Amino acid sequence: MATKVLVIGACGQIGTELTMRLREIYGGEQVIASDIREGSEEIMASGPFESLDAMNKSQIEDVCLHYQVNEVYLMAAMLSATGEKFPKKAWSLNMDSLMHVLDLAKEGKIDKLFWPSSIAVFGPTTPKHDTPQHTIMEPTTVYGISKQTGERWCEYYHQKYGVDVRSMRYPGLISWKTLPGGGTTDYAIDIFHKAVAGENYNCFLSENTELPMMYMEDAVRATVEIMRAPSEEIIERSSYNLSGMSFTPQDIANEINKHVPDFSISYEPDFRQQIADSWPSSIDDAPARKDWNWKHEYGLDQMVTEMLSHLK
Ligand code: VAH
Repeated sequence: MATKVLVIGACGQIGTELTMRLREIYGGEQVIASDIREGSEEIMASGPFESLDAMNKSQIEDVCLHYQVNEVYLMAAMLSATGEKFPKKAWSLNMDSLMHVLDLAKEGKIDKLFWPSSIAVFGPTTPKHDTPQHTIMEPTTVYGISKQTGERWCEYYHQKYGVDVRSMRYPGLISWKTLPGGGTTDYAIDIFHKAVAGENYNCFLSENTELPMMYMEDAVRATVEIMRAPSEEIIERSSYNLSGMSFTPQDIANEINKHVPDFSISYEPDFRQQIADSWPSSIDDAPARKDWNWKHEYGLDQMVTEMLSHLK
């Protein structure tokens, strides 16, 4: 049967680029973009769009039945920093939306499901360097708690009901196509917009805050690859560690300075510093590399070159 995809949250930071990649692969008409509000011209012009509330199960079910959808990517979520301002909303959005699509899959209305987790599932008691796939997970943000709980539900629905749900723990993601949306790692996007505008960047994290990061191109490719892998290769049905690079605000500022000599950075840590301090500095993604042949392609220098060339 032809692959028919629904992307929920198609107009967000990951959803925007993921939707365009899926349309390149499967054809525009085969990939339905949906979100609470309309998206970029590119998204709206390149295939079907449905206005959809990720917290409304019957709306999701109606769209799946109408288009005969067989794969769903649930990309809608409230991220770490915003989640701390609206904890109950973050919990409802991040959990209700997942339970709806897991139940639709259990009911046989969806064949295959992708759901993003995050390195935010780790907390201050997690080993900070080369954080392993299986380790202590005591997240201290609502976002991290929702992602840890979601991972438990994904594994439960796979083991108990045979649901083919796949997931990965994204590091901080860096992209140029969409503006950042409430993430603690989004300083690494803001900094480029300031650099190309010829402005100084006042960073909300301290200069030595090392965090796991990834260029969006790598993240989108990983998402497509895990979904196209044979089911028997997907051993971890909670969520896979995924790693690209790790860097500090000072590291990325130094790399930008190679291209924009006048650019300067200052530091004024805010509430997001405490969130960042609770996360790992680097991630061991050996299981993803072994099970479904994952490998990252972008390092800091290539990413900075790409980001500046697209934003200039
Ligand atoms: C955030 N960008 O900052 C997200 C991500 C690892 C961080 O999940 O909340």
